[in-house]
Amino acid sequence: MQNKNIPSFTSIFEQEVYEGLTTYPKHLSSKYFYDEVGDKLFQDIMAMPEYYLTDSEFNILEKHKEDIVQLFSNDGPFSLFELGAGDGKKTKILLRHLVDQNIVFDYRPIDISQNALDNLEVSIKKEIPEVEINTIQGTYFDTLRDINKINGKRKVILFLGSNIGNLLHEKAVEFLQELRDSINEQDYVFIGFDMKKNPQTILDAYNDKAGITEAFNKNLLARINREMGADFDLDKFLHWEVYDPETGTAKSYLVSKEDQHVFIENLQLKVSFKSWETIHTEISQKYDDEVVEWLASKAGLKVVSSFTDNKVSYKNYIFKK
Ligand code: AVI
Repeated sequence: MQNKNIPSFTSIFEQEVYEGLTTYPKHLSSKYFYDEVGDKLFQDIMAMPEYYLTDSEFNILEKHKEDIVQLFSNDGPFSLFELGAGDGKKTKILLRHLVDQNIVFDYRPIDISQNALDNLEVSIKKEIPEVEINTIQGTYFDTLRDINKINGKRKVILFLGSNIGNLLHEKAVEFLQELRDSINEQDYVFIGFDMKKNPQTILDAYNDKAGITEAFNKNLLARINREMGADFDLDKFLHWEVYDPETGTAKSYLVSKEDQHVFIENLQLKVSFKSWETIHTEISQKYDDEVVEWLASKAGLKVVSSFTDNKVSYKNYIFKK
């Protein structure tokens, strides 16, 4: 039996952990992977040979930067927003090219992590000092609502890294609708989608031999230990990845290796696990053209153009209203 009295929560994180671990089947949201430790682990994931997504998108941007930048800048000056900017490694390809072409723009990266934004600002100022950068701290949805009020300039909104794949289709449509509502006719949205491919390639990307993705997934439990005084024993959980080639959905789980109890001090909650019981932690959706077009049309967006790598492993789409 779980505790009957629902405690008062000091954060949404606490509330979601409570709800996710007192329901069946158990789940925790992947948005909580990203504290300082998780940010660092994700950097390591992006540098792994198995995690092809980063290289694919990097190559697409490098190969097609002229066409992309030309499309963005055809109608004059604009603000370049980026949702979930991270370390901006890929974006710097576009920034550098925009600067080289003397195109008038300013760069407005948006991220939940002030730490990530501060680091990004320092590195842009050092590497491409010509770029006018104004960081915005907040969640995608909240900041999207505010984007229209920020200034009257034309907008181009970047959402790279197949971050959209961490949303179920229903949520992705809601998100794209929010995007649509925050742009005008002459604005563009530029989104990265990881495409369906050999299932083994996908499984390898999310279950690397060095165990970095395992540590990333388990950081969720480690974070609950650190921030909520819990006593998860990480060795008693297995990192498990599945991929369904029919739906294109990759799912990450933490699987309890034995019957066990965990106590979360801040929530005054005892959580019981049966052996082989799961906690679902993440989805990483893979796409085909039909699904991307279906999502866009549900959200009232039109496909303007798309760019891909040689293997059609990854695609960047440009949308407008
Ligand atoms: C951030 N997001 C797009 C990554 C992905 O591929 O779903 C997060 C990740 N999870 C495990 N490896 C990388």
